[in-house]
Amino acid sequence: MLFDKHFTCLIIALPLVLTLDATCEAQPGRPPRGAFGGPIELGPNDTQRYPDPPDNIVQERTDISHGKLEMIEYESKSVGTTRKMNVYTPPEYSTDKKYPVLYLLHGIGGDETEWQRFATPDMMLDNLIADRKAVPMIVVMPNGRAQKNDRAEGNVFAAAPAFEKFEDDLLNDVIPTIETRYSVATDRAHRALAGLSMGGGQSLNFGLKHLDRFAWIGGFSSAPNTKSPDELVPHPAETTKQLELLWLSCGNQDGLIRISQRTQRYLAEKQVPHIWNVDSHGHDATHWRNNLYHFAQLLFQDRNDESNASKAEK
Ligand code: FER
Repeated sequence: MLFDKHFTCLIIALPLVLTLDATCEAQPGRPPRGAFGGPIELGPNDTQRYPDPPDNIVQERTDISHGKLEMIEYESKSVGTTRKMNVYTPPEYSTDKKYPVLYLLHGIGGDETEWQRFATPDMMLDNLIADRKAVPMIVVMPNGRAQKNDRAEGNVFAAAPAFEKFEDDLLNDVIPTIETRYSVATDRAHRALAGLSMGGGQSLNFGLKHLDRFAWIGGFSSAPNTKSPDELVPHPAETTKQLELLWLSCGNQDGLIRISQRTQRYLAEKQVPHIWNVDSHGHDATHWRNNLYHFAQLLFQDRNDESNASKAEK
């Protein structure tokens, strides 16, 4: 056959993905975001566990202290170029303290600026920290397309292999750079990995493979780059012992939901504790912002705290 299944899929999905960055709204003449990916079949456990927060979660407040967002450069040995990442340091950042770090990964049409454009994590964290809902943390937003030209140009699907290669850049270049330049706690209990779509797949793939490096993992609307569940979690009991938090979320209008459902069904069957939050959004920035908001509030908190482990499903 000239057009195999994947190629056909790509032709259908490509025009949509190219608009992913541009807007969260459906555009005239284009199918809505939710149409992207495939049929949506919801099961009884595909429900919303965390309510939609109000839009003001990312509103800049003048009555609180603010952190700092800076675009830094680093030499990547794995890619062989100078690369960029966006780094948020919390209010009153001080080298007298050691901070936990959340590494936050973007989607197929994005780059190191995407999370900032979609969700302003700096504003969100400033607000959460001021309200004592999140612990002061550093948020690192690198570029997950580990190739020399890492701009989201042309056929963004062609760069899918570079998203896989990012594992080396993350472990051997990004994390060491952050740990040399910032005052951070360097044990697994103080390192989290999460992302949206391709970045969600990367977070599950790399995070669950390297539980010696990450204890907190999140995948929001994870893309088809997500490994099969038995590859992700070949030893459920071991994974359970090591994980502090595994967050999976997807919108019930997102045509990629089958990817997260497949992972979630396996985790439930193997009794690996996790959070499964299905809201009513699509493959869009509102879903990513809202789920980052809830995920960030669980991070680096005591495992026995009722806000964390007891909410995880078996
Ligand atoms: C695909 C559909 C969507 C795919 C990746 C995506 C690698 C990624 C979407 C995104 O990051 O928003 O078939 O294959």
